[in-house]
Amino acid sequence: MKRPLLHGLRILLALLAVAITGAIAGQSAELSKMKIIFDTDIGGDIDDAWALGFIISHPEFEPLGITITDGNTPARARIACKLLHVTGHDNIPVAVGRKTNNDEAYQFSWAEDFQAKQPITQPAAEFIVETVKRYPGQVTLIATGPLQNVADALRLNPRLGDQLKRVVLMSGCVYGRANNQPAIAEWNVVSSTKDAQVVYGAGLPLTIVPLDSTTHVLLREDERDQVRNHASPLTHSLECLYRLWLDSPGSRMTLHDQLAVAETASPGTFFGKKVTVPLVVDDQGFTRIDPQLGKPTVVCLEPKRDAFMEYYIGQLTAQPR
Ligand SMILES: [Ca+2]
Repeated sequence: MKRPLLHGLRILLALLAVAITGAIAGQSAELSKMKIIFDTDIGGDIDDAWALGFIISHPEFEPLGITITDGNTPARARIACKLLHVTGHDNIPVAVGRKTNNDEAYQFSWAEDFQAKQPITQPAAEFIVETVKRYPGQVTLIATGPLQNVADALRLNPRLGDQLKRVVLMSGCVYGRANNQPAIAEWNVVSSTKDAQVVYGAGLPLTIVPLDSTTHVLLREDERDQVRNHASPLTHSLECLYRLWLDSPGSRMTLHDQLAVAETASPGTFFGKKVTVPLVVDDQGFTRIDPQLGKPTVVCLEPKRDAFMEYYIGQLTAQPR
C-alpha cells in the first residue's frame, strides 16, 4: 500500500474510533439520567412554572413528557408548550389531561396566542401508562397538581405501581404547617379527593412533600432578583409569569412544587427528616395516619431552606443567557 493512502486510512480509523467512543459516552450519559414524567397544574399558582424551569434546566433529568392536570387543561398546556419552546425543548411532549372547568388565570394570557408547539393528541393518562410501560422500573413520576391524571392512569392500569421506579407528590398535610398552624386539607388533595384516594390507596412507591415542609420555604426578593438578573430565555419567562401571578407587590412565592422536584433529584438531601407512615386520604381531603387502612408513604419534613434555595437558583441560572 502506498504511504499517503496508508496515512489516510490511519486518520480515517482514528476518526472512526473517536466517533464511536463519543457515541458510547453520549449514550451512557443518557442512560444514567433520571427518566421523569412531570404532572402539573401549571398556570394557577406560580410554583409549577418555576418547577418546570427547574426540571428542564437540571442536567441529570431526562424529561419523557409533561402531563397537564386540573381545570382548564388546554390553557395550562399552552403555557407548558411555550415555556418548553422558548427554552429550546420542543422535543419534550406535552399531554393534556381531562378538563374539569373553564377557569381563566392571569398567567394564561402569556401563552393565549401561542401556536408554535402543540400538545400531543394522546390523553395524559394514556401517555403516562404507555411511557412507564416502555421503561419498566425506570420512570419517576413527579405530580404537583390535583391527581386526576395519576388516578386515571391507575384506572387504566391498576398495576402501574409495579412498573414505576418512584412517585413523588407535592401533596397533603400530615402534622401541621409553618408557624404552628394546624394541618389542613391540602389543595392538590381536596380539589379532587376521590382521585387522591385512588392514588394514596394504590400501594405506589410513594413519597410526599407536604405543606408541613413547603410552607417554610418562601422566595425572598433578593433571590427573585438573582433569577431575573440572569436574563436567559428561561429566567425571563419565569419573571414574566411571576408578574402575571402577583396580585399584590408584597406577594411571595411559596416553593411547594420545586421542593418535590428537589427531592426527586437528590432524595433526602434537602430534608432534615423523612418518616414512613401509613397514610389515607379521608373524605374531607385530609391526609391522615391510619395504621389499619393506610399505605406506607414516605413523608419529607424539616426542609433545609437555604441549601435548597442555593441549589435551585443555581440550576435556574446555569442556563446560557
Ligand atoms: Ca401545583
